[in-house]
Amino acid sequence: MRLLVTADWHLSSFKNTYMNMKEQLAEGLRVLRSIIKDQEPDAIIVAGDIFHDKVLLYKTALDLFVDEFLDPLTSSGYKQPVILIAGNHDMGRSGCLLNDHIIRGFNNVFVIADHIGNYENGRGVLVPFPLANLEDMAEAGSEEDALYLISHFGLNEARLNNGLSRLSPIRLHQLSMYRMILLGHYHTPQSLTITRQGQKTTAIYTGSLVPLSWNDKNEKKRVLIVDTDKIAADPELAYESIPIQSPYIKEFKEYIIDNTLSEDKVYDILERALKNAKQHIVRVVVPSLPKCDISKQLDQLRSNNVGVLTLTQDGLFESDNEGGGDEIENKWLGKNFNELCEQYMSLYPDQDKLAETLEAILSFEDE
Ligand SMILES: [Mn+2]
Repeated sequence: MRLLVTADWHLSSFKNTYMNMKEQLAEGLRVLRSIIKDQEPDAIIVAGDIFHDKVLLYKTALDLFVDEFLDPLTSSGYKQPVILIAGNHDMGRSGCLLNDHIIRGFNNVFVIADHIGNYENGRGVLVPFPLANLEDMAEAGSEEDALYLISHFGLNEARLNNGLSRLSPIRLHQLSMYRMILLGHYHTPQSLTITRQGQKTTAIYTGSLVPLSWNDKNEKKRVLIVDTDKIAADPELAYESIPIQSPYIKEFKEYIIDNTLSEDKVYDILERALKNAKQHIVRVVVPSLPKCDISKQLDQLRSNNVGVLTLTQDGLFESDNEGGGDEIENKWLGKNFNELCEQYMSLYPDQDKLAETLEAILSFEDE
């Protein structure tokens, strides 16, 4: 059976000021429909966080889901199951947002919100966020036919989209009764494989549908096609990544200029940044000034709405332009923290402040 697996649409995340996020999300759904048309999967599984707000289901988000996905998909003749697994952002105060009667009204839509679902005669175990505890998932995976798990939670070994890891009580080896684990929650596309007693377990985060913030910078978004008949032979060969590509989807592109780069390289990067500023959201980070004079180029970038971030005396990045947006210094610092430590540690006079910033990043994330 061929499954299309996607996750983390966050359809009500309209707070982003860099672009028309609603149009961006709608385009992501249109691209997804064209992939479905090409691939003709036997089922579509959304592994959580279809919506974003935990309390309210914004009408706009529901309209997006229905008008740009469920309605046109159904009218195009797609009759296979669309399975929606609840993520943390789909849980409202009065229950799961996916239980909305309009969504329930589509008879090929199935919602997994308050039970553990079985799929393909027990080969697939589908677990919503509220039930994603280690004990129950391990028990369900120990059933004779269980082969793959699809759910929404953070694995201890995986990376958040700020590049850091967060402690999670669920470790990959504790779920090694499954051959494949397909997940939503972390927005960075990534996969991890372990081998225990000669058997592989591959865990994959499909990643979000479209870039939602600077946390998604320089990433290619995708959905997965999983051939469940190939999992037993080798889970790493059982899936394919299909890129979400469209000239109408804006990416967050970041370029770094510092004093280690050659003059040619510096001008080359600045040129690429300027070229991409027409289509994407671009910023240039300058932790240390290169040997050549780039003031003219930086001015040109600024006038093309590129954010230019420079390092200030007290060790924080400062932006003088819209293109960079807010909270940039924390996000930038977070994503590259390990590299930064090695490369630029000496530039931070206040080590306590650095530690404080890092704390803030760790407690900020809620994917
Ligand atoms: Mn989530």
